[in-house]
Amino acid sequence: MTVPIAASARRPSAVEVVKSESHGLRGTIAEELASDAVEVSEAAYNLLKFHGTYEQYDRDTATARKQAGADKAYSFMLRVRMPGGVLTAAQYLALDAMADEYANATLRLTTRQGIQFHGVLKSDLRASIAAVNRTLLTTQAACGDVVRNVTTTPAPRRDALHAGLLDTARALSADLLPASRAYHELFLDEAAQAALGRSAEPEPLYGPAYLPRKFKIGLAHPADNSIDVLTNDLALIAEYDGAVLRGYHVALGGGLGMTHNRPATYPRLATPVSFIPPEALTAMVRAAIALHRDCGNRADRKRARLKYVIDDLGLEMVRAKLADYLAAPLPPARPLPALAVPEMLGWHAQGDGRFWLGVPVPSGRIADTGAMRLRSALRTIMTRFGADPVITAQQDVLLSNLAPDARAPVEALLRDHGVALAADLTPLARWTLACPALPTCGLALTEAERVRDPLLATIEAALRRHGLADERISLRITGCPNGCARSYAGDIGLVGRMPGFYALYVGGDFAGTRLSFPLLEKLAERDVAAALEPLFAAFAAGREPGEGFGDFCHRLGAEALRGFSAAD
Ligand code: SRM
Ligand code: SF4
Repeated sequence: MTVPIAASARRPSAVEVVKSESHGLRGTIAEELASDAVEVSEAAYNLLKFHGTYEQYDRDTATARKQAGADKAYSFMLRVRMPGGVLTAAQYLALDAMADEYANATLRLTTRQGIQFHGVLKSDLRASIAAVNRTLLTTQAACGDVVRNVTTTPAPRRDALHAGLLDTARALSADLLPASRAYHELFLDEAAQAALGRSAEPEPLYGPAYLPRKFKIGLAHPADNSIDVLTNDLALIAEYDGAVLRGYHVALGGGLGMTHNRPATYPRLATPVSFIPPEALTAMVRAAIALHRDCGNRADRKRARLKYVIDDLGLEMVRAKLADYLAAPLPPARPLPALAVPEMLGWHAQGDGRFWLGVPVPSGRIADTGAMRLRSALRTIMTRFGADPVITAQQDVLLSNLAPDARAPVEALLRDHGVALAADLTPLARWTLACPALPTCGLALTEAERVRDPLLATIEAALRRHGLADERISLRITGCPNGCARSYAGDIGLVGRMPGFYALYVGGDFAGTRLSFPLLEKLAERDVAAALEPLFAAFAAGREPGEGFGDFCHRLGAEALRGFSAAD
């Protein structure tokens, strides 16, 4: 789809002005953090994102508080950036302690292999960010119009391929941080650079206004696309020949966010633009970022992602521009290899005599809730067995580096704490994602994380009635169309429309190579399983050998699928 860039695209949006005038992301943050006001200004709110934090308010209590004449209950979400989701047991334990000291006693594993805290008070923001940095992790550039956490295959297999992917993800992440020292001055007590006065450090990569929008990079290899690489602005798929890295497929313009009833916004998977040798990677990544920086829409933030640049300019022009940035001809794209998504939960040999245990974490929320004391269990396992966690883009945790004789006690410990292990769950439960939505997300139109379990239970029951309980199907639930749980990239997507109602998407594939399509626009939460049931019946009766549910829906198309629902 080619949508011409409107003339207004030349008039920068308010956020562009804030960024350009922020003196390298400083703005008035220092003064505002020092003040007693509970709410920060809009400009500071936008700049704080670049430092890894969002001001939010408790949406559950907002109306009652307003009626009582009280301020909203403001607090901050803090996002920790960790390329490939890898951290040590000691780092995890320090973050776990922070959950009590500064946050709401939970840790939230994210769909980009990060960890978030919710409920951090403004008065604790500096101390909590400093505490993250003491663990040698950072919140810098975890959000904002810059390159975010770089995702890659989480499997802690001890071989050259996995070591290479992780090293590359880490190197890219470090190389692409903003040059500004604002973060260090504001949160880590680095002395302000007086010589700069009110100017800022040069940002050779990003420029003074940073990027028009967030920029996401994923690095996968064909046997593991659990990160849904094609949903990234820049998707890199490494091709290996045995242990030898041959190069990268480079695809541009993935991104899922859209706005209901605004067809000019849409989810999109990345388009292959080139296949490059390993040594060309850094220059290529920088060229893709420069393309977004220079050609992205700075007037309309709803159309500012790289995906719209790709569609607005067209592939030929995009390739020509990349060649200009590289000052070299751009090698042609090659057909993308088939992508697969392996099972990472349960026990797996790492290849070095040790094991990892993949533990399912519903909605990525590590908490002690009723009989399920997951947070306590993980803390004890990290302390007693030194398991180094890896966060997956499926919101789960892989406990790595466990000795063979730790297997039985670790499993017993989890069971004693009421934690369901992968073997206890249906495939659907193992592959369900839900975004945080209410009460913390300011953009949520309805619930996601808090309705995950009841929705899952009714859908599982419907699958059982058609002999499909063991079918590997992915379900993604989001509280709004932004797609944080990648709701358009799996077999079934439920996308919040308004309180209690979802749009139903089907027809994506399990491997993340095809987007789903909307089947029903406004479905009550209580009717979700009933709407899916005729599709499950048709799938059980009419699937082709080996065909997945998403593939079946794709083959039949929306009209035929709606016919099943109507005939029921
Ligand atoms: Fe997201 C905004 C949570 C992954 C697309 N996302 C938000 C905010 C910050 C809401 C806001 O802007 O006020 C949410 C905070 C909620 C809260 O209370 O914590 C939020 N996004 C999340 C997380 C925590 C969801 C999760 O279940 O884990 C993920 C954090 C990842 C991380 O560690 O960095 C998260 N967000 C994603 C993904 C998935 C991915 O990247 O693999 C997407 C879809 C891919 C994409 O980027 O298009 C995604 N988030 C968005 C968008 C839509 C952007 C767009 O192009 O339109 C927004 C809204 C925005 O940026 O204006 C958004
Ligand atoms: Fe919030 Fe929407 Fe993202 Fe869910 S999908 S976390 S509701 S922005």
